[in-house]
Amino acid sequence: MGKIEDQIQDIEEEIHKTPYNKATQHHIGKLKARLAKLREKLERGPGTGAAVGFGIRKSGNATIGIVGLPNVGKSTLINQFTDAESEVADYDFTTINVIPGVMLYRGAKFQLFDMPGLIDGAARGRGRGREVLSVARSSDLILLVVDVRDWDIGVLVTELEAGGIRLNQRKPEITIKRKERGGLTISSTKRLTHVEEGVMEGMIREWGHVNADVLVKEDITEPRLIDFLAGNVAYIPGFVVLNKTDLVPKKEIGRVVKKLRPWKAVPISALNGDGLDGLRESIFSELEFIRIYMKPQGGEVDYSEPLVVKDGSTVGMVCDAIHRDFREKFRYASVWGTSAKFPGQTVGINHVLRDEDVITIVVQR
Ligand SMILES: Nc1nc2c(ncn2[C@@H]2O[C@H](COP(=O)(O)OP(=O)(O)OP(=O)(O)O)[C@@H](O)[C@H]2O)c(=O)[nH]1
Ligand SMILES: [Mg+2]
Repeated sequence: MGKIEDQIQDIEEEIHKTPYNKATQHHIGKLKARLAKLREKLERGPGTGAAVGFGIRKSGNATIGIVGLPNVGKSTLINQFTDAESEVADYDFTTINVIPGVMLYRGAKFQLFDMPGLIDGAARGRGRGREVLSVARSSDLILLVVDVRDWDIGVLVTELEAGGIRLNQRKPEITIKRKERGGLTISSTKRLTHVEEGVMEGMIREWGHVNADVLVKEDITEPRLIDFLAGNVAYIPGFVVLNKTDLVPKKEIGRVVKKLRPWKAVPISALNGDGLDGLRESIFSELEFIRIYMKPQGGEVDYSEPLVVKDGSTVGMVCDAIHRDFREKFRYASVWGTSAKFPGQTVGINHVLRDEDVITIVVQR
């Protein structure tokens, strides 16, 4: 075994010279899987996974990673939004640590992380890139902050990808059920046009699944299959924040927003405060939170402090958010608002709630 680069080259050569047919598919799948593992080793090196180095702690309803090249205004933004006091200056790498700050909005508590600038080569460790990426990986939402005069997000997206982060992608729809014996079976609900079944089988085996039922529910591509098998990829929503819009004419802002499509881009000036309300709102809606107001039985609705839960949450999930044993003691709930057929409808534990519903939960005493 030589250096990783040499091993990669050997495998690439072997794939190249192996004739491709039904009989060799399986072998090629294996080789491709080995190649993917080696490339990952090379890209990321040791020490990924937990947020090493910065020792951050998550709190609140959601955590938001602020990612951008140096000097684009990340710290200015977090200082506007939160209680943090992150140093601001007109040169690169002013921020050299991860700085947490808390933002309260519509009853939700967001934890924002200011970070050192992300640069080309970050995934290989340049400019504390590995640490930045590991904090980004644990975020619920990523803001790609750019200077409106230099709005290319290419480097950011490339480094995030190399750090195992997929922005705005669905999780691969594939399941692997391990079993005691019986070998490997692969079935699919969609016609597979990107990966041959033999290649897929070789890859799956190389990742150690020998006895298992595999069900593929999308026309999966090879990179997505590898992401799934490697199992260390984070799927995170994200959008672009166009900063320093005070420095260009209005027309230019619109032009950049268009150029960035299909990425969603929110224009702001962190310096003078333009667009910050819109950005708060975008953060809230991107995370798909809803607010639920509690009404004690026979009492008044508490509008002062909503319970913030994920969109699609059921009455049962609200129970879980309130108290450990609420679900067990649950008898019924009454609901007012858009999810109710009529005001005060009696519902069960699986009823799905909507934004600004009012709920009374009745439990056994
Ligand atoms: N005109 C203008 N200047 C801004 C804006 N936001 C930030 N700046 C300036 O840009 C420079 C860099 O701002 P920072 O907030 O330190 O940028 P950063 O992205 O945190 O930089 P690093 O920590 O070095 O990566 C400072 O001089 C800020 O005053 C803005 O909206 N408009
Ligand atoms: Mg900074």
